[in-house]
Amino acid sequence: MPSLKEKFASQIPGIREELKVLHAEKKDKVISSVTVEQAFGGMRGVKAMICDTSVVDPGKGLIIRGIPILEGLTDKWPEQIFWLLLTGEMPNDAEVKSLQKDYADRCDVPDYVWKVLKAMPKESHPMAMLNTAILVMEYESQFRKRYTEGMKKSNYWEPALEDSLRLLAVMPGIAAGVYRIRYGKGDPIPYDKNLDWGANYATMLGIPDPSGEFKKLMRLYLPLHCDHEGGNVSAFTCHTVGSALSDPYYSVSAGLNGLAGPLHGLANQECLGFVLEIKEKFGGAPTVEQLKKFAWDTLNGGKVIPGYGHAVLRCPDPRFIAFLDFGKKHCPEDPVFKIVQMIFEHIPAVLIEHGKAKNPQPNVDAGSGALLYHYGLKEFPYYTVLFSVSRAMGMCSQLIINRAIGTAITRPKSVSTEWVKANA
Ligand code: CMX
Repeated sequence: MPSLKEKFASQIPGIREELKVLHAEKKDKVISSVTVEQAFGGMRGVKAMICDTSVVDPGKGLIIRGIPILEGLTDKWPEQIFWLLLTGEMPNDAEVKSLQKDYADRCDVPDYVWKVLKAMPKESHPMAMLNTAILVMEYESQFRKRYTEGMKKSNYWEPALEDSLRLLAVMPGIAAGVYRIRYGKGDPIPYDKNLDWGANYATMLGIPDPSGEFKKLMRLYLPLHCDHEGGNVSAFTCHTVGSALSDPYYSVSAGLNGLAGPLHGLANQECLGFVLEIKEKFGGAPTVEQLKKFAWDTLNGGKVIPGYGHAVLRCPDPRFIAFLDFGKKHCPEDPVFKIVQMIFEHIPAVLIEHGKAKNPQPNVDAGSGALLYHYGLKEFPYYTVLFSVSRAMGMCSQLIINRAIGTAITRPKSVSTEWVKANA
């Protein structure tokens, strides 16, 4: 039974050779140029880094290793997704089992993590708790240990993979433990070594699930959020910190600190807040006129409509469409879900009229919260933690690949405003 480590090790010589040839042939070709607007505007659209795990096509959305997310990936288990992200191939059953065993061998959450989490202020944000737990576990990093011992550069990927497997193995347990500690739900529930990674996470949260539909939702949620190419705030941060040879614990924690921003992953918490505010204000679903006025008031108040717009996408996010389809099938009459649908029908027109957002369509965060809420996960400050568990797969696979191909330390050149005045 081939392990993920053996599989990836067998691919490395080919990947390195291919890159050597590519560098030799194309190293002087120009792939992007930068305007002053882009330099001031978050480098939007500047092509200046490589990421092979996934691509975001403005008109089609997330494409993982050549496969569009809605074309055969939404029913895959997270084990299959992580294997695909890292190796570019869909694993067979034996390979999935081998990765499940890798996780089961590494899934025990150390006691010191629980002690630290329990010592944090009771009102701590769940993302601060998750990121603290990951950082505390840096103590175990094999990458740092082997680097200190003088490991060769060609071997960096190996402990990066080991740290990533350990991190991914404990991530559902820690994340579920954060939920239980933060919201007084009782002691953390241990990992069941006979269950898959996604079902384990759903079970360890301890949400009553008599119909099994919450597990189904989690199985959809985890593939949908796993990766979104390399330039988004969390992936880019993780990439940059990792490029300094900070180990995967430091790098993933750094990336997730970025995911905790309201313009990025925290938008899913904000989205549900937005929907519930509408429900509360109008005592249920508003009329179309009321909804539009509410949206205008939000925009005129200098706030964004959470869950709408995107830096790259220029279409309704297919991940949103997947959640919408799930809701239509499983909870079409849920009042919160109905408002989500209503927002989708009417808010893009408001954003178009407002005239600022380049993409007036929903992103991944616009619909997931309503579904989580429906199944009883009502503590919406927790939602970005769910996003993080999934996104850790993308971050870890990008890190391992970067260490295997010897990606250089990130160091773009900044210029001063004076320089722009004088030279642009
Ligand atoms: N509501 C109101 N205004 C919006 C908007 C929205 N949903 N989306 C964009 N705009 C505004 C921007 O704030 C910007 O205004 P200024 O010129 O005054 O600064 C203008 O439209 C142009 O922005 P853009 O080029 O269309 O979008 P950006 O690439 O700068 O930003 C994003 C992208 C996602 C941060 C932005 O659309 C936004 O703030 N959306 C709401 C928050 C959100 O849903 N974030 C989650 C994204 C998914 C993720 O990364 O996790």
